[in-house]
Amino acid sequence: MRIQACLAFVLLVGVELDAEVERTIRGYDADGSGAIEAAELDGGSRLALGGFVRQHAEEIDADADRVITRAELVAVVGRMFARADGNGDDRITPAELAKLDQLSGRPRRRPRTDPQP
Ligand SMILES: [Ca+2]
Ligand SMILES: [Ca+2]
Repeated sequence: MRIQACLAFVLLVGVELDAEVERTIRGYDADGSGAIEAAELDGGSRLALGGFVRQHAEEIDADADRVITRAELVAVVGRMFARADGNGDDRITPAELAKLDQLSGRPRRRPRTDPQP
């Protein structure tokens, strides 16, 4: 799971989730529809959440219409945040991130960069 890596970037850098979601959508949204259609996932986005969106597109697309809306992305990111924020203080500490890594069943250190297809 690469969720933690994305979270770490978003939260430790102090970027607001909403703003990051907005930028991520804009990074993919070639036709300016305000949502990420399936075909647009082939476009590049180097933002923190960009790779996450592509990898988890099916999970994020809650209504399975092959369009990822801002609301769908915000919902997923918000859930990730809530799960990571162990004590509910709206901040994710490195310690909480580490705990999340353990919960995901992969207590090992970050592996080498994943091979890209
Ligand atoms: Ca679009
Ligand atoms: Ca959808």
